[in-house]
Amino acid sequence: GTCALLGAPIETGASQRGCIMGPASLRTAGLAEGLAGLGWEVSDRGDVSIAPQASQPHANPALHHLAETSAWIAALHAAAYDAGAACDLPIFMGGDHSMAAGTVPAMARRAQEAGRPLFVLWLDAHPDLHTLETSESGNLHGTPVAYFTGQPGCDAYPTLPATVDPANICMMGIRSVDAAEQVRIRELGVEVHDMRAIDETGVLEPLRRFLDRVREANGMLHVSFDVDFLDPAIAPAVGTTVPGGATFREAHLIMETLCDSELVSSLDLVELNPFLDERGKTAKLMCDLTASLFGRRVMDRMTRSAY
Ligand code: DIR
Ligand code: MN
Ligand code: MN
Ligand code: MN
Repeated sequence: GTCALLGAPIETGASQRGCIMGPASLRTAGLAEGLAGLGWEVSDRGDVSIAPQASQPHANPALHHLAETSAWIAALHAAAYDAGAACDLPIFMGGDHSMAAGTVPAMARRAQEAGRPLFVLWLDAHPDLHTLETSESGNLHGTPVAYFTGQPGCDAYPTLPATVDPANICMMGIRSVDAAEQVRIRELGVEVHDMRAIDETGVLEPLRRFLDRVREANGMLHVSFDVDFLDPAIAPAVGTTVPGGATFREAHLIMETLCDSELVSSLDLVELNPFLDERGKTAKLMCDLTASLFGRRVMDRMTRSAY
């Protein structure tokens, strides 16, 4: 198949600087070469950029970098849409997680045009379900899911051409939820497998049930992978580490199972902050996990697992 890489060096949505180097670090760690070695035809579309922005005030005084982040969302939406049209499976290299406010709506628009529903697998310590009104930290990387599901309170962002049905979202790895997000999860009925649930059931059972739903609906599937989904011991290069994250094998098993399903149509790799990395350790792990999603396996298997 064909794969396009698109760099989204945005860091204004995070609490600290460094995600601007994320795409460069993923390239240095050999993301493209790894996928080419698996037989994929990989093209690198370079990095998206924005023009300087005048600051934009908001009723929530905690918000910072609203104008820049809004401009990034608009620019990424357009570039992600084009990347999606140009290949089988685009990879959006972040950049902080506010970039998903550009990439996910672009994939939702593509799905809508194909007459198919978009499903989203959200791998993250956080549900990122704040509106611009409820964010306490003011860090806009905490807002993309509220925005792309069409929640009121995100009107300062670009107008949405297509929203994602909250019933089509599955979150795994969640272990840090603010009060307003807790309420919204319940109201919207978003499927959340927090770390306690993963401890109890493992990753495979809930993932297979979700993939069954995607297949039955003939859905497209976007995977949004926040580095802080992983345990900080194996993935230290993220500004918002939370203890008790997914293990090395839990994460690989998810990617291997996604590969077997053949359902994934786009991927975000977000929140990598190389300034906090240990000699590229986290960048390399993200590349290896991506390779698992794109078909790398230890043993030659006669048949794919049921998925
Ligand atoms: C927190 C943390 N809910 C916030 N969110 C993070 O800032 O709104 N998301 N770190 O990735
Ligand atoms: Mn996130
Ligand atoms: Mn997170
Ligand atoms: Mn984050």
